[in-house]
Amino acid sequence: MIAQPVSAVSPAQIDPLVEETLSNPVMASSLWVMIALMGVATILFVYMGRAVDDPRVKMIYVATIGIPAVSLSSYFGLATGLTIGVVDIAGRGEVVTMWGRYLTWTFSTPLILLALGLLVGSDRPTLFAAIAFDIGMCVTGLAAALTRQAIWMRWVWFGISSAFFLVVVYVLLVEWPRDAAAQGEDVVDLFGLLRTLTVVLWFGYPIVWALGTEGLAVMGTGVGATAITSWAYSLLDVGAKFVFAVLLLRFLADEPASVTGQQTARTGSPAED
Ligand code: RET
Repeated sequence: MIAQPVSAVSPAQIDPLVEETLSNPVMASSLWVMIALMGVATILFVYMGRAVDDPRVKMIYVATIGIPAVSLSSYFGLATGLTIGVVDIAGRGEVVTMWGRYLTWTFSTPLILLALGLLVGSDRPTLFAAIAFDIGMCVTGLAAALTRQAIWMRWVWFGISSAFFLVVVYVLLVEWPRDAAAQGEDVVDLFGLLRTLTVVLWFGYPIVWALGTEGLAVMGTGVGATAITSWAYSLLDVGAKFVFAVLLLRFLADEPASVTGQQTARTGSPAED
């Protein structure tokens, strides 16, 4: 029989450090406020999309409704302790990781990119590149968070994830503005706004990671610092998901001709053909 360490918790129990972290009111509010917001957003977006007719606009709606729906599930997993854990990092000690965030970004961020790609009429290889590299970014970000052998290894994963991220930024800043230009002025204006919002806020995530409890831990690794790191991600989420989706769906509500029956910018055929 394998001897169990004295501190081992049974699988049914929640780690005491996770329990202490989740019972901190600042921490708990960073999760439950988001559950409420994303719940309301999901219902609101379904309501806004109830009469949409055009297939492309419908597709953008489906992608956009998925963003708060995934987020709601993500926050529920975090708030109930399912997707929060403790990593014992060599040379640092025990750090609480909200690994569920990185896992669920794998599903939510591709939806954001899909909505943007459909809006500008992206060709398929570019849309595929943006989504594939984005998933790479999230999964290697998860690896950074879970690595315990050495601090430098965590930063190598951070570097790999950042390299994936730069490909996504390239598509947003160089490829898609060109496509948007072919779709008329109102798409150019809206895409310009959503692109700036997305690029600026998305850069916030690696900055929070680097400064927060899982990176340089500038405020330490205690419960308070974990709660502030969590709030930082939650506030970024309000902008990158909620504000983003509201702006996009408000524009699409009256099914503008520049989006319905749209052609892809460079192949001349609709993306879904
Ligand atoms: C990590 C750490 C490793 C380096 C980089 C990161 C980037 C994360 C980003 C996340 C965006 C999340 C969004 C979620 C909305 O659902 C993984 C933090 C580059 C850009 C927009």
